[in-house]
Amino acid sequence: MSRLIVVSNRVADVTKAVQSGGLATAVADALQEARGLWFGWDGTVVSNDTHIGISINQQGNVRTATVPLSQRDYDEYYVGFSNNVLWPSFHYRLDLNLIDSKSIDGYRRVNQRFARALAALLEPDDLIWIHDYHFIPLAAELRALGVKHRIGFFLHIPFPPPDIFLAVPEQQWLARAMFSYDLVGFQTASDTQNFIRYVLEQAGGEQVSDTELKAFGGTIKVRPFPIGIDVEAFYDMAHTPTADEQIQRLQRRSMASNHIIGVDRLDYSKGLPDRLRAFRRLLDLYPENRKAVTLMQISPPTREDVQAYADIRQELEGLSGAINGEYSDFDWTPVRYIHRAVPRATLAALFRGSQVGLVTPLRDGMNLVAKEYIAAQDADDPGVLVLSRFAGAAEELTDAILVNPYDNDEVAQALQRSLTMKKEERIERHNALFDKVQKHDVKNWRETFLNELKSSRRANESG
Ligand code: ADQ
Repeated sequence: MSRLIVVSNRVADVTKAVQSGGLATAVADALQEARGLWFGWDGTVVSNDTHIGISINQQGNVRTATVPLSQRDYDEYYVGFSNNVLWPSFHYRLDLNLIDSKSIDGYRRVNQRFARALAALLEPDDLIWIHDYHFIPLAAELRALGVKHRIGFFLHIPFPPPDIFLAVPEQQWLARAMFSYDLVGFQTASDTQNFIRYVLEQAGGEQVSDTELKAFGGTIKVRPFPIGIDVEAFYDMAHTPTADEQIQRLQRRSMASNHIIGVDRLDYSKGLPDRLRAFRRLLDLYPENRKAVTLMQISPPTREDVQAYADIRQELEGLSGAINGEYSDFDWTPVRYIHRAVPRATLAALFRGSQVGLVTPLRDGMNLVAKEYIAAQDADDPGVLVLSRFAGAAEELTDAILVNPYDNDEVAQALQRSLTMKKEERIERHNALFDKVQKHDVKNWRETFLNELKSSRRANESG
């Protein structure tokens, strides 16, 4: 069996990966099975003149190889190009795209450095799986060093339509770099179509078959692989005696009989200010919810070095303060805003104890919270998922109440409909949603991607 090499910006503690969720959980099991190597940034920043070495550690079956970033690399590659150019642009936020040429140089430089460090660790049969927007050019840099291995790429965030991608500096260089992979995976069919359209319309490419795309002198495979979660593990976490106790406490301590829950990193792509405005509209339009419903929003800090993230924090704190000031009573607080990470088991219990899961990103690659909310419910008395049309998850989860997250009135009406929905309809919707979440779980995602990668081989005109 080939050894699996996973490359991602952050390398998690493999022993704790299941608790941390997202990408960490998704790849940790695959690495365990394949006695793999996980390569990436160790999360530290060192001064520029320090020698940057690689640290190798063994954690069970898995080896981790990590490197620190210099202050300059952190500023240019991580904050600059990855999070001030690619993240906003790929989330359709060109207004937040801060283009500067130094950051592009830093992005290129770090990808070259990571390629050199990784190339030195490779064994002949290794299968390489590179993750996310930090490393789009990594395969091209590896190929330049003579690496001939099979390399797959999965983009966790959306891929925007051509008109938006055209506003990203060096977009042609990025698109060309994608043709150094054997397989390129996106979250949804519409992301895949966006990429294909760019290649056909702007790069003179040709679609060879449903999944094969030819351009820049090479032919690669491209297709959607919607990411999922470990459904059983999440369901079990929501159904322990401790979870039962936490749910009872939530109900006892709160005057409200109904709970709406939102859980998202504090990121401008998640639509949090509009979510709070929609909740305020619910209280305005349907006053029977006053003293009867709370919104619990759990949002841990993230990327605080990026100005746009400091701005969103301020906006959200202002809004929740204003709503509470306007509507609270001595025995009821409408918005409970928690600005920190919460243990996953507590999240699972809170999802199960909440009548509505409110997931309203303005744009999201997939959104695992939507799937976690479904997984946590009791099948005989489930809650209702209100989901943004602009989350990748909406492509599969069509039995949720789908909403336009920009339209506060529409979201308020969807909340009212969910809070008053009859049990039979809730059960019917939940059954359909649960089936989909279970069918496309994380194991299925990982195995489908890796099987496809094993059978993909890039055709390259230059040999
Ligand atoms: P994210 O933008 O981080 O992921 P999401 O898919 O929702 O978004 O995953 C977040 C994870 O973090 C979930 O497992 C959630 O439970 C957890 N989490 C969030 N808030 C938390 C808190 N306060 N405490 C503890 N845990 C918390 C990116 C893309 C997504 C894509 C994923 C996976 O932006 O679109 O779905 O990668 O590909």
